[in-house]
Amino acid sequence: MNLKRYRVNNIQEALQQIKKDLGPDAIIVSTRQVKESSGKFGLFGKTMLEVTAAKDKKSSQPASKKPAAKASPAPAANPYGIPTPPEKPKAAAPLVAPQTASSSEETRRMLLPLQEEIQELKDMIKSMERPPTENRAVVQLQQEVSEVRSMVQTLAAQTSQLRNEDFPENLVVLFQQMVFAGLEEKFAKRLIQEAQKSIPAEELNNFPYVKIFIARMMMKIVKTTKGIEKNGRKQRIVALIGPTGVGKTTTSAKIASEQVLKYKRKVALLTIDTFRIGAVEQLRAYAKIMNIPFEVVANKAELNRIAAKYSDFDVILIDTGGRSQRDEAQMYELREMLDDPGRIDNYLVLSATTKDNEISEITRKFGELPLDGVIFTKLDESTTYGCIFNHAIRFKKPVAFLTTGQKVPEDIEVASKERLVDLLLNISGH
Ligand SMILES: Nc1nc2c(ncn2[C@@H]2O[C@H](COP(=O)(O)OP(=O)(O)OP(=O)(O)O)[C@@H](O)[C@H]2O)c(=O)[nH]1
Ligand SMILES: [Mg+2]
Repeated sequence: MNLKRYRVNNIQEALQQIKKDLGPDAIIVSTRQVKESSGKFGLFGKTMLEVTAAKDKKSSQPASKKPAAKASPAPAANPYGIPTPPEKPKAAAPLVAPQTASSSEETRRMLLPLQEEIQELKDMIKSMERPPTENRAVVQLQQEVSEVRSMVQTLAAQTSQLRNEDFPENLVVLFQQMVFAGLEEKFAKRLIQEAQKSIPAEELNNFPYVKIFIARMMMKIVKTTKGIEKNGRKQRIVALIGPTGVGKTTTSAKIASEQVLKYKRKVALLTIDTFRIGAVEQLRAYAKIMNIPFEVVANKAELNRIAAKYSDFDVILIDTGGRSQRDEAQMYELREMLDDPGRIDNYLVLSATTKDNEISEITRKFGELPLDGVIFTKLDESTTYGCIFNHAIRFKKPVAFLTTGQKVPEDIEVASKERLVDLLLNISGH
């Protein structure tokens, strides 16, 4: 596979060069604005467009032989606008039929900071003294390279399909970029269809305009809670629920700390993780450092009693033990305690490293409880963030927080629309 990076004045210039160097099957994996730091433009530098393109060597085979080259059904009129979630998965009309969702999601999950690294990895593999099969890391890298390659092939096929449908080149480029970042193909296609209808014809060739237009559309799709807002309420009771190991306890401690230090609120920390001593002690230790009350509750009656005890507190934060969404007994227990709409807000904690289809399964199952918000953790361990938008489109749940590392309390941010869109489209150019 070939990867090339171009610094150009505009997207047309990049497309010309890419076509010349890599051919028409190349796909754009990222675009970003960069400042030239030196030269005649002095301190301020000139803003250039940096475009990274990829081309798989095998992707020039005839379209009919490509696994992904099935024509999509004619796009139905979309009377609901872009934010419409797919109600029934079966009704989905993916552009690419044969690649299974899971392998495609796996591909995305495995993506390393692609733009520079793949070539280095390949060189490294070549220069290894031991045969690659003896070295797990190398085998893993080879797998990543091959997954990226199949992604590039798939995208190349989709791209020629879009070109056949006469989409303007700028929209094709942004489609590639969004799908490469993990946005489901059919959502990306709806977005560019909508953009094509709405963007004035004279602006369709203006890449920055088109990119910002798409970014604005994304900002309308994704909702946020702005962390924990009081919204005129005397007290907020927030429970963090979700599968095991996603970061609920760590995130509870981070949120508690932020509420105390930044908002000067009175916070009590609770856990209903009663079956693991270690987990309880972990949170007790955090509470001690923050000098806030900590309680363990085992059932609804205890929860009510403790809530009454802290009725004059601004925020009661409840950590829960991780549960498998497939364990009906555990889910029942959780519903018994936390299905209390209007009184308890449940924030579902999801890791950005989890496969997209698994995130959906988890959300459907935990959605047996009222879900008031979502927290995406481990952004630092993921290289693609399309799953956040797929989730927003499918479930329409607002994002409350993002976490970006293991450090307590600093590695957390209140989710903002600008930041989320930037994660997908790299508007700020960092
Ligand atoms: N890289 C990274 N690691 C994180 C993040 N948040 C949590 N972790 C780590 O993930 C691991 C699990 O975190 P916990 O907070 O114990 O997860 P949990 O959901 O409470 O786990 P259970 O209670 O066992 O279900 C720990 O090693 C955390 O340090 C994050 O944003 N980034
Ligand atoms: Mg925990």
